[in-house]
Amino acid sequence: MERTFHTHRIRKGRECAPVWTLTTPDPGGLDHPVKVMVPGVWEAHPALRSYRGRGIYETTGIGGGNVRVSCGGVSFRARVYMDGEFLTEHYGAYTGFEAVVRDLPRGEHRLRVEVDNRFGEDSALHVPNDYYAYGGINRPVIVEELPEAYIVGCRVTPRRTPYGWSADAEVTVRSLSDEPFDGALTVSVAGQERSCPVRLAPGGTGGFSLEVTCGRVAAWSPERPRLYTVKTVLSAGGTDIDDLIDRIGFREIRVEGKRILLNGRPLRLKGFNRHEELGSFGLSVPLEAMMRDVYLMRDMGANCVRTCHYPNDPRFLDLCDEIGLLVWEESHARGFSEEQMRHPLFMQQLRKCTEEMVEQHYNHPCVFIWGCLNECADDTPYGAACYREILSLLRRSDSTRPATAALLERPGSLVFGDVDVLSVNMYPGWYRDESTSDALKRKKQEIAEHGGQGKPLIISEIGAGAVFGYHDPFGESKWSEERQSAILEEQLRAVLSDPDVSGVFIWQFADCRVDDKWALMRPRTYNNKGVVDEYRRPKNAYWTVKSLFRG
Ligand code: ADA
Repeated sequence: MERTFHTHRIRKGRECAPVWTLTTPDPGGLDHPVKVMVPGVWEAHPALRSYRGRGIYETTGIGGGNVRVSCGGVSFRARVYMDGEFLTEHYGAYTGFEAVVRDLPRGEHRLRVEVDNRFGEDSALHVPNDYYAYGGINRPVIVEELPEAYIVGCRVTPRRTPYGWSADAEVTVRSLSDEPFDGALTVSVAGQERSCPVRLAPGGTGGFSLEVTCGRVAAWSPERPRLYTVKTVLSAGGTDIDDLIDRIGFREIRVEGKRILLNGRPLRLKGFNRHEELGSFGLSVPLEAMMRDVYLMRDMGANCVRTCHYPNDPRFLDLCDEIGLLVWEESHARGFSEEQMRHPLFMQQLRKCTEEMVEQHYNHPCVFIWGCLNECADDTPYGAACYREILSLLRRSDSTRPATAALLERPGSLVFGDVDVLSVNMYPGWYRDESTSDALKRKKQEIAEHGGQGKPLIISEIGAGAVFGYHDPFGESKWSEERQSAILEEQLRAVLSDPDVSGVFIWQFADCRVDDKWALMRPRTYNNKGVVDEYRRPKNAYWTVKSLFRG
């Protein structure tokens, strides 16, 4: 399933059967095809653990008519073919894409997805980094049969009114017919519905706005994550021909002075940075494991998570909606220098990823802030201009959520005045021999002097490393669980007691694999700053965080 709930009652579709054939023709690959799981990364196959190259995925299925093929995520270049005919291509592992084939003859068809995870000149965002660029079809592939016109999407904005809540729905409908389409659209939320006529030119696409007055519905909050189903139905000639089901929560996020307000109440964020990764399964985290991650974070007292450094699987966001974990979701860009940001494709690829993220995840009530450009060149005029462009793209695409960027600890940022919420990454006691309160004091002063005064401040990364199972009872040796725990304790005590700080995201929830180029700075070729390891075995820090977050 591409979501954790059924998104259609009327539209017929299903996920492709999970076992596909994979051919790996490049050096380091296998000389014969193998059976692999979709979703999944090829690194899960023991012989392909470090394969970087092309992977040709193939499967067959029965269908016909107007067919929509939707891929939730392919890492990190994809070219999709049906019966040998090219359908579409996509760059970037962390957002979905689709193709529609018209009038496919009914019968058996062959779907082929050519995947490529080699670094190269055409890839500005996926580079050797402090996390691993996996290969494979990492999220579900769905094949659906579409009628003569179908619902492309329904974006819903909850709005507080003097009479309770309303849901503003913007629905996109597309015709696949050579005739004019004449029909009607109905959107229902919380027992209320609105309808409107739909007229489309042959092959045309139209946007329709409907305001559903919902009245005194229950609000969504981390403590009471109440969700409501939004049902959109398209009909023609008195028959329902297509539908789309999603969920929303009624809540409002606002920035007021130094506070971030959720339904009028200031947020006090306690959370984790989480890479979408689990041991040998890599980027393709099984659903049950996602749910366990949510509960592990909740067990430690967290109320939020940051999807560093890219958009996450919508099913993870579904679980956060459901369990009440607030999400900082960010588009894909980590640690780029000005030179890397000047790559001719950098802004184009980042813009696209950012637009896809907002479009695909807009309805999730758990997402309370959008992030971009983690630790890039915010201290040069060129870099700062890129920040400004992406921040304003975020605001244009979504005026209901604040936008931020996790900035490097170094002085000299030129974008304090441009973000809605200030976010700073810092590692006192780990990379720097300095107390956390001194680091905070220094940063707050710099922010106040350089255009950021009066805004909310989040510590978007703080933490220390430990290799699971390595103990130094004296607590002195770096990489020991004892030292990590002691550093985190000092950091968290300072941050949580600082009234100017709206929240903290620990770096990081779980250890994650890094690129081989980082090996000399990263024991085991892992970023070991997780409070649990890559298999979620808790380190000492788990209990330290739990007592401080819950205290
Ligand atoms: C940065 C970065 C993370 C990670 C971290 C670390 O702040 O944003 O991706 O690399 O440092 O472990 O040093």
